[in-house]
Order: sequence, then C-alpha cells, then structure tokens
Amino acid sequence: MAIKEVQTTCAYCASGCQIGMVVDTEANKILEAKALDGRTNEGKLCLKGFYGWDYLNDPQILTKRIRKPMIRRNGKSSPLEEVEWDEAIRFVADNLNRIKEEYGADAIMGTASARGPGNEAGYLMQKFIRACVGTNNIDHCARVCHAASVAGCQASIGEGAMSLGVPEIENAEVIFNIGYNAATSHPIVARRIVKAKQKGCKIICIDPRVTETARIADIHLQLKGGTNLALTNAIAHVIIEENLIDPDFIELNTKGFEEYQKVMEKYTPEYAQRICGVPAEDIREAARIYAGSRHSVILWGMGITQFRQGVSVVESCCNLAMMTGNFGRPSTGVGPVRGQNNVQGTCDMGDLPNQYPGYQNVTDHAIREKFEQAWGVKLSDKVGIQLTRVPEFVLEEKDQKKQLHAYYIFGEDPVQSDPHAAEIRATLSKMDFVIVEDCFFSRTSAYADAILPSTAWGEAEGVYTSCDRGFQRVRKCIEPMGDVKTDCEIISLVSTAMGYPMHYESSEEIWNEMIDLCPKFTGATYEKMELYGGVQWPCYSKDLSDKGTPYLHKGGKFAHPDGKGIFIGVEYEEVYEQEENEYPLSLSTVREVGHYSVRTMTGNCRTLRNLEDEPGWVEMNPEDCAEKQLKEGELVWVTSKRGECMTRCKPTDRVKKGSIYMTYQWWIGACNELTIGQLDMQSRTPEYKYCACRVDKIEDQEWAERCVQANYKAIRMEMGIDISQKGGEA
Ligand SMILES: Nc1nc2c(c(=O)[nH]1)N[C@H]1C(S)=C(S)[C@@H](COP(=O)(O)OP(=O)(O)OC[C@H]3O[C@@H](n4cnc5c(=O)[nH]c(N)nc54)[C@H](O)[C@@H]3O)O[C@H]1N2
Ligand SMILES: Nc1nc2c(c(=O)[nH]1)N[C@H]1C(S)=C(S)[C@@H](COP(=O)(O)OP(=O)(O)OC[C@H]3O[C@@H](n4cnc5c(=O)[nH]c(N)nc54)[C@H](O)[C@@H]3O)O[C@H]1N2
Ligand code: SF4
Ligand SMILES: [Mo]
Repeated sequence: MAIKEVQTTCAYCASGCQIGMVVDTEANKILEAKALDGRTNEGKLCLKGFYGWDYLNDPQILTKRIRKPMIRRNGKSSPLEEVEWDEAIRFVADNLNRIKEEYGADAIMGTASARGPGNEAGYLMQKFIRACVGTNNIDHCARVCHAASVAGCQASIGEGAMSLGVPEIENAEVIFNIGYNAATSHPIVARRIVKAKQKGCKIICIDPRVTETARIADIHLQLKGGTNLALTNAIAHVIIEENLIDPDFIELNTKGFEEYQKVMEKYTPEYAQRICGVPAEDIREAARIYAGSRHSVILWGMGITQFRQGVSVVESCCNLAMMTGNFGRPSTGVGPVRGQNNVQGTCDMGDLPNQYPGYQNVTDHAIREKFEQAWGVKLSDKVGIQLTRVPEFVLEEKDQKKQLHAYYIFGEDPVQSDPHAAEIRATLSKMDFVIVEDCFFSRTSAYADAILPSTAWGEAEGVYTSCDRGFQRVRKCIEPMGDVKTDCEIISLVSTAMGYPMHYESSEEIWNEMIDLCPKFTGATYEKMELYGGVQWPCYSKDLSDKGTPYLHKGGKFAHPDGKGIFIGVEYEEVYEQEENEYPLSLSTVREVGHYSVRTMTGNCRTLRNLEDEPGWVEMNPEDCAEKQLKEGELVWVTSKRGECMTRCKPTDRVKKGSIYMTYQWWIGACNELTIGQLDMQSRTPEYKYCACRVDKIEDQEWAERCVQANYKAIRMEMGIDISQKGGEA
C-alpha cells in the first residue's frame, strides 16, 4: 500500500481548518483525516472535518455522484440521457446562444458556487457570464446568507468582510454575540469563544433561543424573534445617554453622528422592552458591558442577516463599534462570520451582480475599462439581477424581452435551499433552459435540461478564502471517479464553444490573471500561500515581506475614500408575516451540527448520517407540545400559507413558547416548503428566520412512519440509486 498525506483546507464551514488527508494512492482512497496546525484551527477539527470526506467514496445513501453529462435531447418532456462531453457542451452552448440571440444577454442568469470549486472557478464563472454571455446577471448563495453584511458594512465602514481574524477572538475582553450560533455553525470559532471566556472575557448573547453560547454568556438577551433593530438601537441609546461613547474616535474617524443620535432618541430601554420582551435593565447592563472595553468584538450571523432589516441591523452593529472606538486594533471590531468554506471567496471573485473581482464596481467607468482591456470585450454597465429575484423575473415579469429565460446553476441547490420551494419549482419548470453543474444529483437536478458533472472537493486544486479573509490552498487528494471534469475546465469549454475562447493550464494561471486585476489581492501569490500557509487580504505587494492584513481599519481609518466611517440610523420595522389565528406559531430555520446545507455531501458520509437522518425535527416549547398532546419523536405536520411538511417533534425549553425551530438540511422535513420569499429590499436576502406556521398532530403514527419510509425511498429512486442496496432507511 502506498500512502501519502496531502495538506488541504476543509470543505465545509468557513473556519478554514487545515486538514491532512491520508490517501492510499494505489486504491485511490482516503483513509483518514488528520488535524493540522493551521492559523485558525491550531491542530483541532470538528466532526465534519474528521468524517466529512466519505462522500468521495460515493456510498449512495441519499443521492449519488453524477458520472456522465446528461441532456434532454427533445425538450422538457424528454428524459435526461447520458451523452459524451462534446455533445453536452455543444447542446449547452447552442441553447445559450439561441436564447441570447432571441432575447438578449440579460435573459441569461448564472450562479457561482461557494463550495467545492474554489476561487479560480468562481473567477472564471463571472468572467464567462460577463465577457462571453455579456451580462452582469451573476450571483451566488451569499445573497441568501451574508449579502446584508456585505451591503451594510460597505455602507458603514467601507469593507464588507470580518475586520478581525479568528485567532484574535480569544483575546477579546467582551464578545457581543448576536444571531450567531458558533457551536453548531463554526465549531472551531466556538473554541475561540470558549477560550476567551476562560481568559475572563465577558459574553453578551442576543438570541431568542438558548444556544450553547447563551449557556456560557454573562448576559443572555432572549429577545422576541425579528426585533433585533429595536434592541440594538436601545443599546446605542443607553451608550449615548450614559455618555459611554468615545468622543475622540467619533470626531476623528466618523461622520453622521449628530443625525444618528436624533434617530436613537426614542429607543429608550423601556420602549425596546415592549417590542423585544427583554427587561430594560438587561439592555442597560449589556450596553455598559459592551461600551466598557476597547477590546469588544461583535460577532454575528444569520440571526440578523436573514431578516427584512438585515442591512440596517448590520449598520447598527457597526454604529455600536464606531461610537465606542472599537475598531483599528487587534481583538476588536466586527465579525460577520461567513458561512460556507468559500463564500467569502466567491464574493472576493466578483460573483455578484454589482461588482467585479476585488469589490470593484461594474458601474465605475475606469474599472470597467480595465476589465474590458484585460478580457478583450465590451462589458455591460448595467447592474445584474440578484438570485433571489429570479422567480420575479420568470413568473411575474410580463414582457418577454425582460424575462429571464436561461439559468446556469453552478454548485447550488435552490430547490432545497431557497425560500418558498413551491415558487422555485414553478420558476425552474417555466424557464426555457436550465443547466446544473454539480458533483451530486440534487433536488434541483430534476429541473435541468443539461447536467454537467464536476469534480468535488478533494479532486481538484485551488484556493478558498476563510471567513477572516484568509486565502489558503486546497489540493487534489485523489483521482476523480467517473467521466467528470473540473469546474474550471467545464466553464472554459462552454465559453469556448459559445465563441469566447478560454484556455488555462493550471489553477495558478487563473489565479495570476485574477490578482493582477485586483489591487487588494495582488500580493497574495501561490508562492506566499505555500510559504506562510495562507495570506489574509488586503495584500497589495508581491514583495515577500507583505504577508497580508490580520485586522482592518488600523488606527480608525475606514475603507471609504475619505477614511471616515458613516453612522446610519434606521427605525425598527416589524417582520413581514406575523402569527395569526390559523398560523399561531412563528417559525425560524437554523442548522444541524453534523449536516451541511443541502446535505448532498454530509448526507452521503456514513458516520455523519448515523448521527441524524430524515425527516429531521421541529423544536417546540414543552408547553406548546402539551397543548397539542405531542410527545418527543412523534411525527407531525408543519404548515404555513405556502406549504407543508412532515417532521418529528422535539420538545425543548431552549425555545420560547409560541416559536418553533427547524433545520433546513432535510429533504422530507423540508422547511423551505414553509418559508417566506419576501426580501430585505437593500440586500435582497430572504426572511428565512420568521414566518407564521401551525403544527398539527397526526393520529395514525404508523401511517406517518410508512409515509416517511415511502418518501425516502422515492427520493433515493429519483436520485438514481439502486434501492435494493441497504443504507438509506430513514
Ligand atoms: N430555511 C433556510 N434555508 C436556508 C438557510 C437558512 O438558514 N434557512 N440558509 C441559507 C444559506 S446561509 C445558504 S449559504 C444556502 C446554501 O445553499 P446551497 O448553496 O444550495 O447549498 P450547499 O450545500 O452549500 O451546496 C450547493 C451544491 O453545491 C454542490 N457542490 C459541492 N461541491 C461542488 C463542486 O466542487 N463543484 C460543483 N459544481 N458543485 C459542488 C453540492 O453538491 C450542492 O448541490 O442555504 C440557504 N437556505
Ligand atoms: N454544521 C453546519 N455548519 C454550518 C452550516 C450548516 O449547514 N451546518 N451552514 C454554514 C452556513 S451557509 C452559514 S451562513 C453559517 C450560519 O451560521 P449562523 O449564523 O450561526 O446561522 P443560524 O444557526 O442559521 O442562525 C444563528 C442564530 O440566529 C438565531 N436567531 C433566530 N432569529 C433571531 C432573531 O430574531 N434575532 C437574533 N439575534 N437571533 C436570531 C438562531 O436562534 C440561531 O441561534 O453556518 C455555516 N456552518
Ligand atoms: S470547524 Fe468548519 S472548517 Fe473546521 S473542521 Fe469543522 S466544518 Fe471543517
Ligand atoms: Mo450561508
């Protein structure tokens, strides 16, 4: 047996953990994963790092690897047939060219992937959409995730990423943790929070649920869901009223404080208490703790961004940090802790409808000219469509010329992960041409007119960006199985076939083209990543002495042209959909620790599947369960105005009476059948964290159990799995 160990970056969350994959090269199999001493993980991994690679063996538990390109030769009603690559690429290129000719380039939309493919493929995808297709209709799942953080931070402090690095968290004196559940989402970041606590850091946790962070917090503000802005405005009110501000910092480094103060006047803690249900004294206490240190760190996640006022709450967090002088030194500042392994990177690469790689605006004439010269084409100056607006441009837009007709879905599974699943299914069914480029059959692949099979993590080379702006290498560990190609190859082939040639010999060649166009990344060469283990952007110079930037806004200089941060004060508004008689409970949707997003990967890892499996759970307060006479483990119906699904009841006093929680990982207990499609109008992020629902008892539990079994079987058959094999029982 010939053994090698390959150093790479984990494929799941954006903690950026370094892993050593031990590979049997003769059998082309991974034997185990070892924890390596990376900058963020210091020789530790979570369960997904240790056990999350089994999908490379294609055990076909939930779904299976796609091993050959597939097309529907004779229109929507014809079956997907396996074909050779040449035919598939021709088919895709001809259809896209046809649609472009008939309706114009803006009728085509593409996504990039924040998962396996890495930054090089992200760069190529937006280049393909912009230079070859000729539109800025490119986006990715940051839209449903941290788009509000990017928009809010860019408006306030000029830069949309975490201002500090993960290691700095453990030296914070105060952690203000809002809408963020690190123990589940980023276990290796959670470790830093625990270490900070051990060093004497005070923790403020703002979450409607009792999370692990809430359990170790010095103060837990268990607010009513959807009321973040009333609460953060009240905290600002107290800091101003009790003169806990840093007047010198405000004077020197910011603008807009006067007007902002006026907006905050009415948000007394007593006023906020009536909205949020948090005692006024606790609000005062939290404000004093936060403002009492110059090493206060704000960490946030989906509990603030996935709301209609996501951007405003992000701005409000930046306001708190600015008014207390909590920027510009180590272990201070703001941390929108990015979710997926490469969602920071996919933003970095310009897979956004308004920005080229390196956060350069498509509407800026000089910037556009730079890219036009580099890519040798004329580029559109029109900001593209955000992916959460695709249903609107397919189902609601009446003018055929303004409709979207083709969707190139690269490494995303909107049928499972976008809100209001019925609407997404209707959208994809109505579209003229849908392309899915993925390594696995997914819920979305059933709607494809062409399927392009790609390599997965572990089968290709590239770079990921961790949540704290750290570029790190990912490496090929094994030879891919089946007739698949790397994502970079696939995009290049489609582009070339459509008449815009792309040829690259290596991922480094793509990387070098990208860094030369992006001043913030210019110094981050493969050589330096090799030498230093990684490089945190901005890194302006290729000189080896420029090792990048651990924390941003040094000395209070913000990333706006005049160096000033901007106070933006906004009034609180209620969520879109309130509880009512027929739907008396509020539903919020969160995550499983052992499973990851749409679960094509973790759902096909034997160890992780054994931890938790279909149809998932709905967490309910024991009082609500008692009212409906529901017991733990019983199957129930959960219903909203948009749909219904079956899942298991889990009584827990971690959630408040009147609110229920589900995780979006399940295909049978699919909570996106229920969620609402309404968006934050600035970032266009959906309000996944609040809608009105009902839970109903199912009298005949045996029938319900049979339903789950039959449903699971049907899903596995739809994914092409031979169900006579063992392994997929729910
Ligand atoms: N209800 C509810 N829904 C949510 C959320 C929520 O909180 N509540 N959260 C939202 C958030 S924050 C996010 S980021 C989204 C995530 O949603 P998605 O982006 O849809 O989910 P992922 O599981 O990250 O990956 C998507 C696809 O990428 C494929 N893939 C993985 N590696 C590769 C590769 O190397 N190449 C290619 N071509 N494909 C690959 C996977 O097989 C999978 O089909 O879900 C959102 N949905
Ligand atoms: N194991 C695992 N890890 C993951 C993922 C996964 O699917 N599985 N997904 C990754 C992705 S894509 C992302 S974006 C990150 C997300 O990671 P997080 O940001 O931690 O996301 P969530 O758990 O969805 O939501 C965070 C918290 O918001 C709280 N919340 C709900 N409503 C409100 C509210 O009104 N106010 C406040 N203050 N809080 C509220 C919830 O109770 C929850 O504890 O995780 C990443 N890591
Ligand atoms: S914390 Fe995140 S990056 Fe680290 S091993 Fe776990 S899933 Fe992978
Ligand atoms: Mo995310």
